[in-house]
Amino acid sequence: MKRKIVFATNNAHKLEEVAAILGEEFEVLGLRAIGCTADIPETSDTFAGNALQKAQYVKEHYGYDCFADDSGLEVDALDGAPGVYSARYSGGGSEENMSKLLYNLTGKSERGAQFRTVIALLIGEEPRYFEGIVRGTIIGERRGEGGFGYDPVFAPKEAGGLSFAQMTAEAKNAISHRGRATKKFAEYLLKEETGK
Ligand code: ITT
Repeated sequence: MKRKIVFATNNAHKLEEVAAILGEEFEVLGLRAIGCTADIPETSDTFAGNALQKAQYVKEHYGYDCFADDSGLEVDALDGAPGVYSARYSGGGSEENMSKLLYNLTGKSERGAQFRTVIALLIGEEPRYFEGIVRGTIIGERRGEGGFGYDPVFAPKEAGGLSFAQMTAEAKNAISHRGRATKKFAEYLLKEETGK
């Protein structure tokens, strides 16, 4: 029997990415699958704080073992912005967020940036945290059709100039912030839960 675990997200892309990394042993349920339509508060100014808030909400209201992540883009020349505000950076959607980012970097030669993910896992009382980072650069224009969010303007340093949006989902997962955090998390979960 597959072990059920809830991933407190509404983002179908993220659900697919994580389910692929966790593999056969686990059935990963998103918020929709457990009937949760609440807009779970994310009021912390850290990734870890927001991830824990989401996991705690599900555990308290639905009783499931749960994990949640919070991720964002941290741009060196903008002192780490948009950071925890990545989704809400412009007040619009991904297109507007990328436009605002490129505008704010106009004329700046420092293009370094990183995506960071923190996963909070709540199985027992004590939360556990897993972090993943991928470094890269913000390119001057959008490239590629894949992925989501800021993917068209982020070129990871391992990918020879391709943006995340130009990579296959597998290639992105192999080096991404979420992929790295999820691998650490999956190793822990598989060892603790299945003894592997
Ligand atoms: P949930 O809160 O429902 O999980 P979300 O889309 O808000 O979904 P995050 O909090 O993890 O996801 O990420 C915040 C934003 O950071 C997200 O909306 C994107 O704009 C950006 N982001 C995170 N991971 C990304 C990735 O792999 N590629 C591109 N942008 C990403």
